[in-house]
Amino acid sequence: MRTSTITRNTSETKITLALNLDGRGGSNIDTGCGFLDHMLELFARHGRFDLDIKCRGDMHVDAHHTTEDIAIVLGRAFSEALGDRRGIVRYGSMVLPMDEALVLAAVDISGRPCVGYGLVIPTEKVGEFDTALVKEFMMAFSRTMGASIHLRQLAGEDSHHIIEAAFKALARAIRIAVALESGYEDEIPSTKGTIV
Ligand SMILES: [Mn+2]
Repeated sequence: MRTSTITRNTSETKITLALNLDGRGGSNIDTGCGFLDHMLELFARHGRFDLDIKCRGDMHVDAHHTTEDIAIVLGRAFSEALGDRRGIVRYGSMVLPMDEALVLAAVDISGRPCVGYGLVIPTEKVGEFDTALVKEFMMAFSRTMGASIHLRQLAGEDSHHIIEAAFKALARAIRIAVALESGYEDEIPSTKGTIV
């Protein structure tokens, strides 16, 4: 089973997260931040992951620690669930429309963190959520997952649509990358013979 359950407690956030890579897209998300709940729920749905997250963070400050720390734990959960990366496709990409927004996500589960961030979100806030936190999320997630994540905004005017397209595109790209490649289940997909 490609699953992981992680608990991480700091003075800023207390997080419990359970991930199943081979799920059905079901989720139970309670981060304390409504917009983040919305993004993580659709990330699970469109990635066909099962994802449960419970976070109690210092939302009286803002959503910064909650967003960053959830990304840290989510990336770690992917890394653990993937183990030595044996048999996976490794690469995935998706160009995903959401109304007028069009976002490309490309992922390489390389063992190395890297973010190419090309979203230009026109407003500072979506509801109470600070849109600069999308980049913070991607950087933390890339770091603990050990993956290159590239996002390019090909079109878009509405901040909510742009961010939602990015999370959906990322989910679909990761779904492709973590899939087991038929006929290569015993191979670590690197000429180095190791990824982790
Ligand atoms: Mn929405």
